[in-house]
Amino acid sequence: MAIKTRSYSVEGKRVMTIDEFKRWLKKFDEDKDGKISRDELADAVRVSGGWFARRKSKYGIRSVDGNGNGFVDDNEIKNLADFAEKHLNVWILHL
Ligand SMILES: [Ca+2]
Ligand SMILES: [Ca+2]
Repeated sequence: MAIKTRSYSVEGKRVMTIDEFKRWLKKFDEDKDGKISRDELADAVRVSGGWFARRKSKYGIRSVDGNGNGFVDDNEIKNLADFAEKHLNVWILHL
């Protein structure tokens, strides 16, 4: 059974819930270990944020990775959502 995905945008930003955001991030999990590493996040920034995000991404990724282990952990998804709203042209619905 096909699941109809609703996709809409506001002011040119892709709107998604936090669950949709997590699913969207999975696309960037290249080694399929279930975690988004800094490198994978950098790719996400490059794909979604365009040229201007490149310089910010290093700093931003460090701020997302609060415990500095090189991965975005589940409890850091919030930080990533903030980061994404600023730099990745998405708008996270906090429900
Ligand atoms: Ca990964
Ligand atoms: Ca971390």
